[in-house]
Amino acid sequence: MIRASALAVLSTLTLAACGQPDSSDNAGSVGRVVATDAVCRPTPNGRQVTGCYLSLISTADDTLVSISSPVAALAQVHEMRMESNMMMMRKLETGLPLPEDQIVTLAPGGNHIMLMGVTEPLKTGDTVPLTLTFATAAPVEVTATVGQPAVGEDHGTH
Ligand SMILES: [Cu+2]
Repeated sequence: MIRASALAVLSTLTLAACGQPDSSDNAGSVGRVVATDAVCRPTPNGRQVTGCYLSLISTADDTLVSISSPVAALAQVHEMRMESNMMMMRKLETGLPLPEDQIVTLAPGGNHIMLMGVTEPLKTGDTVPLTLTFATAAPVEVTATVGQPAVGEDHGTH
């Protein structure tokens, strides 16, 4: 009798330890977001608008809701989409979804960070502080390097 109930307790504990990762236990939990490979394009010839790119991964479902940078009057998360055969970009009004444990890449031709009102020219090798704000995770500070994004440069020789 004692042995049987001890076994029952044991198997219950084992089941709990093996709980499915996407069970509702995790719903609403606060994750942590890591940002890597942040790059902003230079702003030659007095350009005041530029794009920044990076990779994000969150330990829980979250949303990138806003961006700010001391070098720009305004920073927005943009998406690219085809409209009337023209590639248009627009602000992601509801933010950028970050599914749990998935790498979300902002890259040329796709989602990107747009800096507007950049008054001091950004030159290759400069750094740009970006503050990323999320729906639930704590804000993340990331330092972007000014240069050409790596994506799109590895097409080989022409
Ligand atoms: Cu844009």
